[in-house]
Amino acid sequence: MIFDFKILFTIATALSKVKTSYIPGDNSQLVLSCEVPEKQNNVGSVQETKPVGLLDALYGPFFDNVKGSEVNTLSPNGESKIQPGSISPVYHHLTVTDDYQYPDKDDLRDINGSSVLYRGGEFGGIPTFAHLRYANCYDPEKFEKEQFDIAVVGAPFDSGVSYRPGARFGPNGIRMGSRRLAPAYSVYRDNFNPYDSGLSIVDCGDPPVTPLDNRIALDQIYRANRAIAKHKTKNSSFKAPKVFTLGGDHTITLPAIKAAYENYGPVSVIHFDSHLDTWNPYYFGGNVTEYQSVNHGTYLHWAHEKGLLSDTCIHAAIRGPYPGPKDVEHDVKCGFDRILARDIDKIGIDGIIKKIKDRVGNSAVYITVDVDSMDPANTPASGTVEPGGWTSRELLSVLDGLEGLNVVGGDVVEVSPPFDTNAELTSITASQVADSIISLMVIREQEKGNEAERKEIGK
Ligand SMILES: [Mn+2]
Repeated sequence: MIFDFKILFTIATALSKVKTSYIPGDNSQLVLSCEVPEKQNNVGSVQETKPVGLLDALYGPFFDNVKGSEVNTLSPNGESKIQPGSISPVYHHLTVTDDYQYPDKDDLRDINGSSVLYRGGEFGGIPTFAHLRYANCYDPEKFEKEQFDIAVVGAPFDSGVSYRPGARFGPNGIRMGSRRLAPAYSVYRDNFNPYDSGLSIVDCGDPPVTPLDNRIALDQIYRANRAIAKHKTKNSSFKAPKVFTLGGDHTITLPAIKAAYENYGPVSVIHFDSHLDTWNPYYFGGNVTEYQSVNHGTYLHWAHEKGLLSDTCIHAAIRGPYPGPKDVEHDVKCGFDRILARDIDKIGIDGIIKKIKDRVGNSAVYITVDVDSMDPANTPASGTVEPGGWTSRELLSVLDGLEGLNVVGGDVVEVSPPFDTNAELTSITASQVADSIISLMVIREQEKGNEAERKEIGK
């Protein structure tokens, strides 16, 4: 390209003639001097007005300038009521005014997120889960330097689904649904915010996952989860960072459990789902080729076959029909007990919590939540919808009740944003499920810290 220096020179000269009143360090607004004609007289010009408070503008004098004599102090029968005292100066600070001092124009605290000056943080930045810091978790050179305690990762995979596709868009759907999660303190726990608890929690983004070959895709998810757990922990006693995965169809739990197994040994799976997912691959999709035998209805069968599970696993919210008469028998062989969806009406939330806790004891626990454990009224965009499920409140109460368990990993899966409502019901609910399970990891660590402290001071 040839530059026309003559044109460039002309532009530069013109620009240099534009004068500004900006002086570096000066706090006044930048004003270009565009030859504003001087005022000849005041006729037709706008009169200067004193800024009026918003409430005063809308309702007349509201807090300011209210005199006792102007307040109606008569009761309906005309008797004089007690005179009100004068309004405390403290209320004058509550008046909303447009006479507002903007921050310094170089003040970027609210823009870069280092300080919350106004609301609006929900919409800032690139949406990571709950606005967590993004970390590059897949560079072996950073395993030592990039330290964290808990990592969120997405698994954009849906080619193991037997009914509704779309869960490959789940991870980012859940991230969008999580925008109001942080900074947020729990209503149900005193002074508790999992993202401001001293543990370092990051979002590792999603590894690339091929939509064209399930064997390669599941291996990609496995290698990504394995790499995350190779990082050094920062402020926890965890032997490796714990991983929480955003699905993805339910097949993704298989590579995630495989990676967790490498650090913690066989895990007790707490499986919230309307379906067993331990189905014999011969009956569920695998009776033609082996390739088909690994899917979102058989991954727990395979996890058991490969020795990744302890025999103290449990399902909860089961209600999907069994394809064969021997499904429960096979399920028991895979190490599972079952809580049916309608059991909650008989034994209540506390009964469900007790049954789960008794089953898994103090073993290493992996919690996986298929959003179809909840009713389609709460989470309509799941892979295989089953009516008659739990409400989101019931599921969240059960999850919170699992406090104290040794949760080493977890996931929430089968969120298919293309089938969600415009109100993002499924994505927002799934993000709350993720928040609950991550909280269990944090609370257990805090309890351990408190215990150590008690021992130290001899109590
Ligand atoms: Mn499932």
